[in-house]
Amino acid sequence: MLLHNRFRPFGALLAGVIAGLAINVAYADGFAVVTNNNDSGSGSLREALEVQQANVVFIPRRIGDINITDTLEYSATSPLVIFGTGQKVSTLHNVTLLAITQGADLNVSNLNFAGPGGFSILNRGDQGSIPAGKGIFVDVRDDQTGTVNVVLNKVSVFGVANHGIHISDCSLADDCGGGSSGGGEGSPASIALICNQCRVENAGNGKFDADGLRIDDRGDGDISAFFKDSTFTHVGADGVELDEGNDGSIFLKTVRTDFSDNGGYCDPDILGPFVPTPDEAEFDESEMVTVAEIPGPVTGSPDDSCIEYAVDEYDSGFVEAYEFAIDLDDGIDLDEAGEGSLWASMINTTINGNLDEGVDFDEADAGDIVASFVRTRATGNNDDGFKLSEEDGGNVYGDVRRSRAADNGGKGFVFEEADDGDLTVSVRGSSTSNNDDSDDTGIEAVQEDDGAGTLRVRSSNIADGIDLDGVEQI
Ligand SMILES: [Ca+2]
Ligand SMILES: [Ca+2]
Ligand SMILES: [Ca+2]
Ligand SMILES: [Ca+2]
Repeated sequence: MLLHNRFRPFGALLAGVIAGLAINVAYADGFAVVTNNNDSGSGSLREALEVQQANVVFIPRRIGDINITDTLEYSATSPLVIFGTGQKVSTLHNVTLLAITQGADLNVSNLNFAGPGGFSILNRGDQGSIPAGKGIFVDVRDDQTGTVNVVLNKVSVFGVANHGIHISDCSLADDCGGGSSGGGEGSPASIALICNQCRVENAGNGKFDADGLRIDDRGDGDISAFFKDSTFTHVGADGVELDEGNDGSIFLKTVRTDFSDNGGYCDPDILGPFVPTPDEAEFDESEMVTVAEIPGPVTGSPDDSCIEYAVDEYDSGFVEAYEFAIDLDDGIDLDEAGEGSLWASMINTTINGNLDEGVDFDEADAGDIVASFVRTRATGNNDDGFKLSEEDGGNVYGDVRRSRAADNGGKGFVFEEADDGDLTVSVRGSSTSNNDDSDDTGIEAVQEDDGAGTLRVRSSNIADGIDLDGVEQI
């Protein structure tokens, strides 16, 4: 009941987003019909967006696929609605297909976007004179307020080197970074996305850390994202990554959506030979090992960004340990930092075969993780199936119903709560098996520092066992 009540604000928030969009459409003041599939000139999609700056653009069914040589740019600030009828907007060039450069609300339906494809760590898209191309890019203004609304209905993105879909409220643009290490500043605006029947496939394979869909929010404001009947597959980095820094929360809901086979840009088969042997080592202080005596950061590989390198030193300055690791990515990755919480509800969702974790939620600073998984399964991911990690003030509330985690290289479900705050997890009608080495690897629940931890498991088959630390099973 506690969890049920906590989810109520989320429904109200989504209703507000939808109501706001309806108002925006009603106030549109320019209408254009695309009359040919030329790249530019009278009657083209480009003229409607760039010259006429129409608010509502209709592409009739008789118009064929549209090949472009450069980005379609919409630089007005008033909301843009594009009604396609199944066309493909494609390019043979490594450019962004559609850019909303001044933070306008965007509503696109029945339209597909295709880059040149063929990207990999051996055929990178970030080596040219212009940045690697994205599918759809919405750049929020530095002084923007209110909510930036993006609605995508029956929209697909294929074959771009960089993010498939990117909504950026971050002054550092593509260098914004992720998670607690993310930098940059942002506007007071919030970002709200609705993705219905979206399909993002084979995006982000031409650049390090390029996701199927990425939202960066800095400054005040929330990220709200709703995915329904959508798929994010074969993406170079995360299928979906939501990065919220500073004040504000993340609200995620997924229904009948698939996040699978993502995260393989940093191909271990290709990079492995560049990693020194041994790839990790520990030393006693009395060995007096200096940094000059151990392997340094990797250079000369197809993309050195892929190879993480860490050195720990004793107070004396001698090396305690070093480690190299190849950076692989997740099915869906949420990072919330600064004030605010991470709310997530995943229903009938699949997260399979990703190269790192399946679901990876990290919450730092003040605020909670409140997560519900219903009829959702994570199988065959290289690391944990579901990993939720909360630190600083705040609690973890987990609700797992009729869900499954199996055959993952890491644990099945991991709930970690550190610093002030409690951990409260309920698992019902769910199962885990064959995760990691099957030695208490089905569910791991950890409550550290001040607070209490409780795990309730009912009508479930946790075949590979439960590992508790600071948590009581009730
Ligand atoms: Ca913001
Ligand atoms: Ca925040
Ligand atoms: Ca917290
Ligand atoms: Ca605690």
